[in-house]
Amino acid sequence: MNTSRNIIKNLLLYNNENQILYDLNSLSGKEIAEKIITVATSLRSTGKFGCGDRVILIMNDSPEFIYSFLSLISIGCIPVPLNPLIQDSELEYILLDSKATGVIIDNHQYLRLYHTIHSSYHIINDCIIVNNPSVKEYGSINYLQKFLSPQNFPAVSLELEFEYTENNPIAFWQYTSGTTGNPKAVQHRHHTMLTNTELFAQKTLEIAKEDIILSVSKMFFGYGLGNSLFFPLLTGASVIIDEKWFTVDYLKKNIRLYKPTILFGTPKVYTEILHQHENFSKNEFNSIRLFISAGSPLPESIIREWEAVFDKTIINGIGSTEIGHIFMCNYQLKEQSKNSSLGVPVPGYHIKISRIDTPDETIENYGEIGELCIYPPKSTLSSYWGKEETNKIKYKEGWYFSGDLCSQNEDGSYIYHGRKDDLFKVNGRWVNPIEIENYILQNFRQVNECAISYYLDDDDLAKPVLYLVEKNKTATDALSEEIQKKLSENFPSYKRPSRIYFIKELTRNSNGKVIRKRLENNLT
Ligand code: 3SK
Repeated sequence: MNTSRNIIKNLLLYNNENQILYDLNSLSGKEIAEKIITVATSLRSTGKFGCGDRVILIMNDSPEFIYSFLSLISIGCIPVPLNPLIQDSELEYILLDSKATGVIIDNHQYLRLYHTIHSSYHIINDCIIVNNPSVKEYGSINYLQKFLSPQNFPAVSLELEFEYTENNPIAFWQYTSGTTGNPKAVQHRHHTMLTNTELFAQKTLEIAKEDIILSVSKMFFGYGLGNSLFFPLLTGASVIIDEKWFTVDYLKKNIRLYKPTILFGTPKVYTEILHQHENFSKNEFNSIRLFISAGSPLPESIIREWEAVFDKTIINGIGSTEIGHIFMCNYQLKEQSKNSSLGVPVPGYHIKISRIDTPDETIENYGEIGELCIYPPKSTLSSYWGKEETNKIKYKEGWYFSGDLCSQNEDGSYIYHGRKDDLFKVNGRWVNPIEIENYILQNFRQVNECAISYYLDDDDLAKPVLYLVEKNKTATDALSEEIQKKLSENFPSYKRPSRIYFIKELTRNSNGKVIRKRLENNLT
C-alpha cells in the first residue's frame, strides 16, 4: 500500500468537489490528483529521484507543498519537510544528517539559504527544484512550475505506477527539534497517517466531506501535516490553505471567507483570541463545530474562559511527532469541559504509564505520576534515523516511551504533568515546573505566560527561577511579592522560585515548545 495511491484514489472519488481553498481559488479532487501525478511523472523521468532518497522540502503552506510531498511518496522518495524559516546552521546539520540528495524550495528561501544548500556535498544540483522562481535561469536548477506545466498532462495517465511498498516501509521523515540537543529525524511508515486518519479524524472526530478544515499549524509540522494534508485528502473534507502564519487578522479573514467547520489551534491561538475577544462578534465562530487544541498543554483557565466568552468547548488533545498525530483526547469524555484532562486514548492506541526510575515497571495506581508510553497500531511504530542507542531506550517491544509525564484518574482519563526532561532536583527532591506554572496561570490573570527553570547558585546547587510574561508588560514588584506570598502558602520552599524575572516572551523552538534552558537570554 502506497499512502499517495490511497490519497489519489480518494481524490478521484470526490472528483469534482472543491478540496483545496486558497487565495480565493479552489482546486477539485481531480485537479489535485492530476498535479500530483504530473509532478511524480516528471520527477521520475529525470532519473535522479530514486527509491529511498531523501528530499528536503522548504516550503510555505501551498498547493505546491501538497503536490511535492505526495509526488515524492508516490515514486518511493522520502520527503523531509522543514520549517521554511529554518536557519543556515540547522539546515547545514540536517543536510549532513539526512544525506538528502534533493531539495524542493520556495524561491525566497532558496535565495536566503543558497550557500548552505550548495555547500552540502550530498545535494545533487539537478535535484534542486525551486518553486515560483523570480528569475527562470538558475543554471542547471529546475523549477517546479516546469514540472507542473500543462504540457505534461497529455503524457500523464492517472494510472501512475506507484512505488511498490509491501511491508510498510518508510514514507516520510519529520525532524523533531526537541528542546535540547540536535534535531532527530523520525521515520514514518506508509500506514502511520492512514491509520491515524481513520482512527482519529474519521472515527473519533467524524470528519467527512461536508467539513472545511482550518489549521493554524503549518504543514512542515506533524500537527499541521495531518490537519491540512492527510485528514482532508483522505476524508473528502475541504481545507483552507494560507501561507501566512497565525495572527488574529489571519484567522478572522479565513473564517469570514471560507466558514470553516473545524479549527485546529494551539493554546497560544486560543489565548490570543481571548485577549482580543472584543474584536470578535458573538456569532463569528458559528460555522465551527469543533475547536481542537494540541501542540502544547492547554491550561484549564483557557477552557473556562473560552466557555464563558464564546459558549463553546475546546477539545484538548495530545500528540507527538513520533506517533504522527493525536493519540489521546478528551472529545469522548462526557464532561469533557470539567477539567483540562487529556481524555482517553483514541480507540486503537494503547497507553501505559511506566515508573520514572524503573521504566520496566508499569504504574497501576490512580494519581501516581510516571512516563506516558504509547502502543500505536503495531505496523505504524516509527524510529529515529541513525540513532540506534536512543531507539533502544525510546522504542521497546512496540511501545514508544514519550518522555511526557502523566497520571491516570479513576474514570480512566489522563492528566498531563509536563516533560520528564524538564524535571530537576533541588536538595535531592524533584521539582516539576508545570506544577508551579499551572498554579500561577490559574491564580494570576495578569500573567500571560510563565515558565520555571533553574540556575546554579554559588555552590553549584540548582535553584528554581520563574520567568513571567505579564499581559500589560508592566513588570511590578507588587506582582512578584504577591506571587511569592501565594506560593509560600501553597508549596514547600524547595519548589518555590528564589528569583523572579519579567521577560517579553518565552523562547520557543521551531515547533512552538518552550526552551526553558534558554530563557535567561530573554531578560528585559
Ligand atoms: O502535540 C504535538 O506536539 C503534535 C505533534 C505532532 C503531531 C501532532 C501533534 C498534536
